[in-house]
Amino acid sequence: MATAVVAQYSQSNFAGDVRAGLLRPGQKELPSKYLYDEVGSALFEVISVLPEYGLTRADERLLGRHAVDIVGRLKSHVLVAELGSGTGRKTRWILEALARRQRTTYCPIEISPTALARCQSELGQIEYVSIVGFERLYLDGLLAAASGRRENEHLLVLFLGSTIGNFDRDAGERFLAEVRRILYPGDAMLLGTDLEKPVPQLVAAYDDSIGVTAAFNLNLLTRINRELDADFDLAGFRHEARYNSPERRIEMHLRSLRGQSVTIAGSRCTVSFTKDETIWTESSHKYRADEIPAMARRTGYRCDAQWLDSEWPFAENLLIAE
Ligand code: AVI
Repeated sequence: MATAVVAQYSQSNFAGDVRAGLLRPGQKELPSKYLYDEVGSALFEVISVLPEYGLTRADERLLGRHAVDIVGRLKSHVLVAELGSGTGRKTRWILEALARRQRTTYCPIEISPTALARCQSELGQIEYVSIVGFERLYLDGLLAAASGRRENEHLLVLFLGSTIGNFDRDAGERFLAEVRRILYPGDAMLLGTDLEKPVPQLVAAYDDSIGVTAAFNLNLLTRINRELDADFDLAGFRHEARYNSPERRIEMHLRSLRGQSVTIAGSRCTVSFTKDETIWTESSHKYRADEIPAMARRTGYRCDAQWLDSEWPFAENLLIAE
């Protein structure tokens, strides 16, 4: 019902991160968070409905089928905070189930102002739900949301869509532990994790037949051209999705199709590429269902319940802070 936006996300050091990632010795890299400018966020929305990319549908199916069960396992009086809410479409199920038993405050935490605005208009009409959005990085936003909790109110943190998979495994665990430090015992986290599946299916999910994921990846170069006054020639790079089996992850790369150099005025540098050299832009780690309870224990939670999708292997995991 009521909606508000709190604070402004401060622009991180895009120019510095681009310079560091492209001038580092060895594999060139760009942080995947920069894929999500306005165009990138819109392209990700399209990816989420592609036939090859079953991840978002599996997440939504599980939430739609099990929201009542999930909510039934929570303590009474819950404040909901969502890390990287996107447009919030799949969160509706949880909020509606909660609103049947209590007035609910929902705090979406999102660095994309466009996604945050859409989330507020998508979910702002649910009766007995108030929205307080935070245009901030995850942990800053969570701290701010948690500071608004009332006495006897428990936090439910939503970390859906397997965004955890975009962290390196160690960094993902460190992140869960950092979230745990903000929680009190008995608070909950609902964690979505994409599971391992046959490699051809995974590669197709990240290299779809109509090229939306390719556009999503290449858009990062247009963003650098536009925001950092660079001269990337998009025709000189090709999207590539590859499965790294030892690390159990899909990696997105941009492959240079020829020897070339690119000037990035805003980062005060010129970068040389050899033919076939790549820029690594994203990792998407895949999990086995039984490794989540162990990961939860290592980071200060117990896994209270797990729901699995049979069409597209994916797990929704309810972790309780110990
Ligand atoms: C947001 N994240 C979980 C997506 C994923 O599957 O790793 C991002 C994505 N990249 C390419 N397609 C989707």
